[in-house]
Formats: sequence, structure tokens, C-alpha cells
Amino acid sequence: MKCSLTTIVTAVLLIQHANGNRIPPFISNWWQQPLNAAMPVKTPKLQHQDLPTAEDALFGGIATFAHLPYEMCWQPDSKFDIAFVGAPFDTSTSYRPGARFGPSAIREGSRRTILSGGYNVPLDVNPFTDWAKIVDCGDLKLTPFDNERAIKGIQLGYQSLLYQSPFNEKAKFPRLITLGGDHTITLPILRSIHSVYGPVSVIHFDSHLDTWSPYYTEHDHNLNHGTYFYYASKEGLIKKGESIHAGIRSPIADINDYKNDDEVGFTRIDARDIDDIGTDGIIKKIRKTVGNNYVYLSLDIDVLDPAFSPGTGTPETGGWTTRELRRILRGLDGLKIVGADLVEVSPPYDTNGQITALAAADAIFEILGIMVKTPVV
Ligand SMILES: [Mn+2]
Repeated sequence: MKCSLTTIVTAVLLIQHANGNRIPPFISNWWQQPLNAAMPVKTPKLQHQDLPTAEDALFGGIATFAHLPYEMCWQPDSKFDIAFVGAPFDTSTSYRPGARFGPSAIREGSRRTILSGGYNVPLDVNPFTDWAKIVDCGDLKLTPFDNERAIKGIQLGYQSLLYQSPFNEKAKFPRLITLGGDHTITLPILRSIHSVYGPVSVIHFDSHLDTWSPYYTEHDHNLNHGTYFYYASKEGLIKKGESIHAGIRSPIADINDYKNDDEVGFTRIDARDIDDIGTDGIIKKIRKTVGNNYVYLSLDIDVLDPAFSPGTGTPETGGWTTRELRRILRGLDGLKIVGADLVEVSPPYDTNGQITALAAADAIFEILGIMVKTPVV
């Protein structure tokens, strides 16, 4: 059969944005560039300013978090204040795998956010256009065949970013927001964080304790997404008694699990506590626990009820809503957040409405806002 294929697709968005003067130079240089520089030469009727820019491409382009510029962050001359990095690792998962696809899912879930439209009303900040240079470094390269190698790879990759120069004098070290990945990734991250800040308070949003002691031996072979805090505590990476879980509700063997959790060094807020003390009571308890310490914030998306985050490895009913979680996160405004991760997004179990990916992206939007508002020096 003879076919004639003559399909011509031309789509040019003639939208001009006139708010460039609010954008710091390191961003405006990037996002006001025409997407196709060759276009004006061949189409004389179009003016440069009529051409579509990256800002117009809400649903186009290669996904970075919130359309942030992609940066080759491991290059020696790379400078940034806050960077996103993906850790696509899920081979220490105990139940449903798939979180290796979390980083790309979260970036897809963040497409709705654009840099100039990123004003956070309750926090009164647009994190993207404030003082900080924020970039997306892409993902760490992690093998699924050798967990020990992958865990070392996370620490190596993360730590080398941590020691890059900040772009702005307001920061002493760059700060990273890691997109997981199963929760095991938090251990090599905390090892890196410790090399800069010493022991830190951890604010851990999760339905699970993740402090369980290894069942069989003390070797790293039993390092998994339910035991990493046991190791972190044992290695002296966290401030014992000044770290806290929020949203706990998973099944436990018996009350000894909580006793073990006490020994590992955590205070607990159960998910159901919200019925008695509300979001404000939860915020107060978190702030009282961590005080003025350096804080590492680790957020397992299963802290949300599965109605709001079905796409996760180990869902537990009876969790918080997205609105409640976002309010609690904003309540941490002013704390010295030295780094954060959002883990356990498993897109194979998400809906085709991307509920989980959206919740993850928006939770990060709140965290990013408070990180920008409070530089850590
Ligand atoms: Mn969990």
C-alpha cells in the first residue's frame, strides 16, 4: 500500500510575559530565552518577545522540579543554594516496590508550578524568585543489583554536592532536597549531613516508625526502609531525645516496638492525635522537640491517608489529609532546615490523576518555602 505522509505540525504560542524584573538574573537569563532560537530568522513577522519561553511550557519540555533550570551540579564550578536531586532506589523495600520511579513522578507532579507563579500565600514568599539560586541536578546513578554499592553511591553523590560552593553569601553550604526512592536513602544522606553539621534533630513524617532493629544480624544486609533510623541513631547521626516522628499509625508487634523507638531517640506524634490536639498542637509539639537545633526533615508520603497518596509502597489508612499536612509543614517556618527528602512515592500504584505525585510536589513546595525563608548559616 502506498502511503503519502505529509503531516506538518506548527504550534507557536504568542504569549509575552512582562514580569522579568521580579526574577533574579540567574533565572531570568534562562527562562526568558526563546525555546527555539532558530524561529525568528525564518519567520520575519514574529518579534523576539512574541516567542514562547520556557515559562509558557507548562506541560512541555524535559521535567525538572517546577521547571527549575537543570544544572550539571557535580561540575567543579557549579554553584547553587538549594538543589533538587533524585535518588531512584527501591531495592530495600519490604512490601510494594516502585519508588525507584518516584523522582520522575514527583517532577511530573510539579509541572503545575512555574517559577513566576510560585508565590506561597500563607508563607508570603515565592521561593523561586527570592534570594536563593535553586536548581535541579537530576538523579544520582544507582544500581539496582547491589544495595551496598548504591547506598555508598548516594552518600558519595550527596556529600559531593553538599561541599559545592553556595551561589549566594547568605548560605554557608548548599542545601539539598532529595526525591526518593525508598526510605533507606535517608541513612547515607544523614551520614553526609553529619559530616557538615554533626548530629541533627530529625523531623520524620511517616506512618511507620522506621526504627526497628534488624531481625537477624547487625550487618548492613539488614539495612532496609524500616531499619535505617536504628543505624542512624547507633552511628550518632541524630540528636536522641530531640527528634520526632509525626503521623505514626502502622501495625506493630507489641509495645516493645515503641520502647525500642524511645531508645533509638524519637518522640512520637500518632496520626490520631490530630483529633485531640489539632494541627496547631502537632506543630507546637514538633517545635518544642527540636528547639533551635539544625533539623533534617524526612517525609514519607505514606504519612498521608491512602485517599491522598495511594501511590506508595506501604499504605496505612487513618492518615492525614494533604491540607492538614501542608499546614503542619508551614508551621515549621523559622526552623533551621539543613536538608529534606520526600520518599516512598511509588507511581505504579498512583492514580491516573497523579494524586500522590501532586501531593508530594506540593508538600515539597511548602518545605522549599520555609527553607528559603530561613537561610542556614
Ligand atoms: Mn512509611
